[in-house]
Amino acid sequence: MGTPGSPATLVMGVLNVTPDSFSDGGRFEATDAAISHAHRLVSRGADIVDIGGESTRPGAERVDPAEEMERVLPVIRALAQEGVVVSIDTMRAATAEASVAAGASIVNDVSGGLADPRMAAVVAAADVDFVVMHWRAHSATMDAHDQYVDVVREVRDELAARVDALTAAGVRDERIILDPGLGFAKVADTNWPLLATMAEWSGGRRVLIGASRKRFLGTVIARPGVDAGDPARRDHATTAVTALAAQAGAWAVRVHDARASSDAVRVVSAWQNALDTTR
Ligand code: PMM
Repeated sequence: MGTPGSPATLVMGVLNVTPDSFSDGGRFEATDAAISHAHRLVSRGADIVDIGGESTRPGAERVDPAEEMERVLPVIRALAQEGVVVSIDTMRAATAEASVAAGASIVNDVSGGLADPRMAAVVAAADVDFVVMHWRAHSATMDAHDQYVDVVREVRDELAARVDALTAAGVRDERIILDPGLGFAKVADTNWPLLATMAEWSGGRRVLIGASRKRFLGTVIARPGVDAGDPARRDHATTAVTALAAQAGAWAVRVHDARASSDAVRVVSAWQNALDTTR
């Protein structure tokens, strides 16, 4: 994307299997509802389904590891068997390991391997794609770490340190996908410079952008008559970010509304193809 002949940006649909998302019935109902939602995401254009069993919202407490696995593993197993490309959103090596065994082909760790010292070894042994997000602290305390002198330089350097540590632990460099961690230890204004400078901090690696419904989008769209505090009201702004991220060459976007982002990616591809053929 962004350069002639390169593939289109992928759409990663968000599937949070957490009590606040699918809580009404018991475990079985929650699993069923999660699988149905995954089907909806795929039918609406998601190329990958990102499954998480632990909320990472600001202020969120950790979930018990056994509980996290019970939430995600049956969903991963069912979807992988159907041929859906599954990513596991976890900070725990044991959950990542069990998820890959259940059929996940991507590990998405919002801590970039920092939260669990065993994560690098698990990813290296499994030889799967690894999303390394910029992260400074767990959700309960991350707001205390949101100060930067030069956000682009600091995020670039902190991600580079992760890449060094991970490759030293045996993770192949080409398996690493970088993510700026929008909204994680970042006040609203500091997210935009990271979006605008993808090429500067990615060092040519694949990039995943997770802007979907986040508060910094609410800040931008806020005006009289707009309920910018409602996460779903931020979907149009999310779609705009998808288009711009695709234009800038992002490998994938992580979104709740798969249809809108899938459309946006196609618009960018058509635009890009026209540029390539008329030049
Ligand atoms: N954001 C959330 C969860 N997981 N993973 C990656 N790689 N990047 C993100 O930006 C990201 C993530 C939090 O968003 P949600 O609560 O809406 O899922």
